[in-house]
Amino acid sequence: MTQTVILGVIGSDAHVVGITILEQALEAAGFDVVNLGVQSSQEEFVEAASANDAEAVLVSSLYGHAKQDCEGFHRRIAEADLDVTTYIGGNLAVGQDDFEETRAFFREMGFDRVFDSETDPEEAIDALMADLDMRSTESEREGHAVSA
Ligand code: B12
Repeated sequence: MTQTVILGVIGSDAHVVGITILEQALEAAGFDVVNLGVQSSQEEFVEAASANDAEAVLVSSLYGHAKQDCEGFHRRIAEADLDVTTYIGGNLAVGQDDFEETRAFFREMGFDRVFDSETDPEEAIDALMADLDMRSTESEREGHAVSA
């Protein structure tokens, strides 16, 4: 079954090149991609995930305001009762401080994986395939448990 991924640049950020490359790489890997484009609000991500029954939401941010733009994002996802894998990537902080601190911050916020701006799209796609496979195996197991 084709898996649907929501992709977009959050907040007032207008950097479009990264998500265009990601969109092409995800499509080449067989995903259905809904690309919200730049300057997308939290609501737009959540509505698109819900409307398209998406498996994953990929947030991009380049201009250094990701922390502010993502505040409350996972609360909205939970309120919409969405079961999605969430990734964020790009230039997530102002300047290039210790990325491990940045990663820890966004993991704490609720993102399943956090990628820096050096990330090769193939690396993120491999991770996504592994995470979504694991999810479907888990839900199959849950399904068996219910029917048993
Ligand atoms: C081109 C560019 C612009 C263009 C954008 C044109 C456009 N429509 O896209 C313009 C001139 C408009 C611009 C404006 C600004 N920019 Co600018 N811009 C750049 C620049 C030079 C290249 C970005 C780019 O296209 N890279 C190429 C793509 C392929 O790489 P990428 O975007 O990094 O994406 C890859 C990865 O990051 C990763 N990735 C990205 N998102 C995600 C998400 C997930 C889930 C995953 C897995 C991976 C992933 O995968 C992508 C593909 O390989 C960068 C510097 C740089 N070298 O990165 C600065 C840069 C991003 N800009 C910067 C800034 C500050 C701005 C402005 C705020 C400047 C200003 N004061 O006005 C404004 C913001 C405007 C706005 N509203 O967004 C800073 C951000 C600083 C920070 N985060 O600390 C940078 C890093 C420059 C710098 N060194 O200071 N910018």
